[in-house]
Amino acid sequence: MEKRLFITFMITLNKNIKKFTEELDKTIRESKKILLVSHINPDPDTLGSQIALWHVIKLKYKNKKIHLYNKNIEKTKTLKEILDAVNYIKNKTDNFYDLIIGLEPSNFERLGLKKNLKFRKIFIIDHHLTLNKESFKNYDCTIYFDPKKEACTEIIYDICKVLKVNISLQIKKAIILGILSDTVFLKYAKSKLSFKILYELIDENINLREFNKALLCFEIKDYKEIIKILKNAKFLKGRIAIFNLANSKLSNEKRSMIYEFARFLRDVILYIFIDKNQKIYEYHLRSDYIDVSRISKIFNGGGHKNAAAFNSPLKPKKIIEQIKKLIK
Ligand SMILES: [Mn+2]
Repeated sequence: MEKRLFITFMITLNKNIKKFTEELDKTIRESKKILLVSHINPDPDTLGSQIALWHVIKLKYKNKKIHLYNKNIEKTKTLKEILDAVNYIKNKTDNFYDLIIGLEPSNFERLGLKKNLKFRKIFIIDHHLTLNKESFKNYDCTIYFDPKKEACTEIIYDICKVLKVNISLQIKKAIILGILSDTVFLKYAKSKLSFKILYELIDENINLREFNKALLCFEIKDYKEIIKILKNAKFLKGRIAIFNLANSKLSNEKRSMIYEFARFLRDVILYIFIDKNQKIYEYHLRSDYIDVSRISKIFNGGGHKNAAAFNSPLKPKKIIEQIKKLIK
């Protein structure tokens, strides 16, 4: 490993989209090899941001080698209909990049990069309340952070505006996907800005039914698995609902649909969805009453006030005990 004893790195937290984009523009121009990274356990917003930015860079800059990376990516048929390039995302990288751009990772660890990966600069674009900028302190890092944005793709939209990039149909679709996914088809939308962007981007080439199908619909073959998950739900004090998906045969994509699909009981104050990826448990939290980002941050996870997630090797029993104490 390279020793970095004589170099002090700077984290720049930029809240001005124009300045940030100009800095990004300059850095992309200086870079030959670029890696775009979506966060571990990817959701459609991080993937949409990654694909949209990929198109932006391809449209605007010539002769760049751009790789798309996600640690846990799996082949997808459903999202492919909207995100044309999603299957270009690989779970492998080269050993060196001039520039890494991380899309809403919350912290460095959630980029899922291999330990020996070297790079000159890293740019982070995020809207998660759980952003931990300290986690990037060992790198030459520039961060753009705007927690008022309801989707990370809304920031990519702003970047397009500053760069004066012509927003192609593929970019449009990726941006819309992020907004519809993070607001659950506007069900939880709070900001007029989301509506404004949709108003501007939606045209006769955009079919919202396609997005609904990709984001929220299962298939007949999933029926039995869904029933099993619902049937085994547990309720603590009638206020906390626990759904265990750890042994479910549903694909990752479909399992994450359950987190919204099963959120239909108005007197539940906290939903805990337990999932498992190899030996690591994933805990996905949803609530209309509690700030779940504070819980997930304690466990080094990421997310928002009403929807957050974290990974842990600890068994559900222990985690649930701890969460119960936290929300007392
Ligand atoms: Mn997001």
